[in-house]
Amino acid sequence: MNPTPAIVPLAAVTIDAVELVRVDLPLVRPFTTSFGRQTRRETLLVRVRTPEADGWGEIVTPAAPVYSEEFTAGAALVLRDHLVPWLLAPGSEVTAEDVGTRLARAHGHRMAKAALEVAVMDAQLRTAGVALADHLGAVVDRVPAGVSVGIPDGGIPELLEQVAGYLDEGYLRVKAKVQPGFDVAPMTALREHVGTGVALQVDGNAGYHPDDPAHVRALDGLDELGLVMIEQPFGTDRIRDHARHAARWRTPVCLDESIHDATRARDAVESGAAGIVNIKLGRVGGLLESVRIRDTCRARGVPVWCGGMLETGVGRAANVALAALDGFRFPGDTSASNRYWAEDVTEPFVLEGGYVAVPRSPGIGRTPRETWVAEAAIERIDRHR
Ligand code: OSB
Ligand code: MG
Repeated sequence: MNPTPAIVPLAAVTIDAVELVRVDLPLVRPFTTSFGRQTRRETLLVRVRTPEADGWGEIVTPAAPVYSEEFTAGAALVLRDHLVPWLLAPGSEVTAEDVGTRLARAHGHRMAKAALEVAVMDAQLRTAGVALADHLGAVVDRVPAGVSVGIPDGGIPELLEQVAGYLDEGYLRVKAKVQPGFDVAPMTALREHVGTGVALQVDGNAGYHPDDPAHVRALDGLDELGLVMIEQPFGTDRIRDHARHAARWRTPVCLDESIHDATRARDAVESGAAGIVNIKLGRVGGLLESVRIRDTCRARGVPVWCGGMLETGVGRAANVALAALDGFRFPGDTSASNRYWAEDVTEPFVLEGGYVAVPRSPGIGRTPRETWVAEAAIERIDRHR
């Protein structure tokens, strides 16, 4: 394994304007988790305009504040009225590192901040002619792809059918969403259907209550199924509850919603709440914090992997570069574009033998098609206003 090179500083860019580009895309199939059923993605891309190059980032918020406090309309508002003016005010020459420092006085809003950071880094990288993966120190050219399977409208038969289809396509592991009332029976059926050779894991999306004996019994039942991990069974702030139950289970607990930053990752790992950490660059405020979480976990022998938020090609490009770093150990939620969209907004990501290729062209390596951008509603925040 190559040692990870330090991130080499890139030249600052001068931002002329920041644009918010509206995304409203139907999913190829509904996606249901313990926090609700989604049939489309309603989100925003951020375009940072500089004289040399435009940079792109994706705001990974859902339309409603159901995964965390963040939601798309709130992100648009905080960017327009607060974050973008703060980024542009003290002088328009910025680096990706400056995004974090200039926006630090805003509490939360990590998904909004992350999109700006990625867009600025993308503009810097395109100007320098360097690929994001190379800049971050990627150690592989392709990343193993998992697939995240929602709770199907059609119950167990549809679950088995969907999973069989994804395995035929070549996905290397299956993450099934569970919730109280849809857990031990469907996962037992799924395990019997796919056999013990398939890497299977579950994600509770914070839907279980540690003080409800029926919920704990169900999780104890899942612990018998030889799963690779159980992701975020309890609420976001329930670090101690995760630690208490993780100590009893043989299946590692992976935290997603709970991990906001590297400090929280350290506390979760050191308390035994997380044996594995899911890194989503939106949830943690950007790529730079994602790398710090990787560092924190790697130093403590804890593997990480790259989660997803049903991204378009823009967000997926950054995810796939991140997933190519040392320390990322499991197939991620880095599925191919066609698992989500009939037509992606960028050149699609495709599955090749269970892997997705890491983009190697300058910047994030994907750009939304001009024909698509022209039709998408745009709000522009100029430097001089
Ligand atoms: O918990 O990992 C999650 C999607 C939206 C919100 C939360 C989650 C998810 C997924 C989808 O599981 C992963 C993907 O992008 O394929
Ligand atoms: Mg999750």
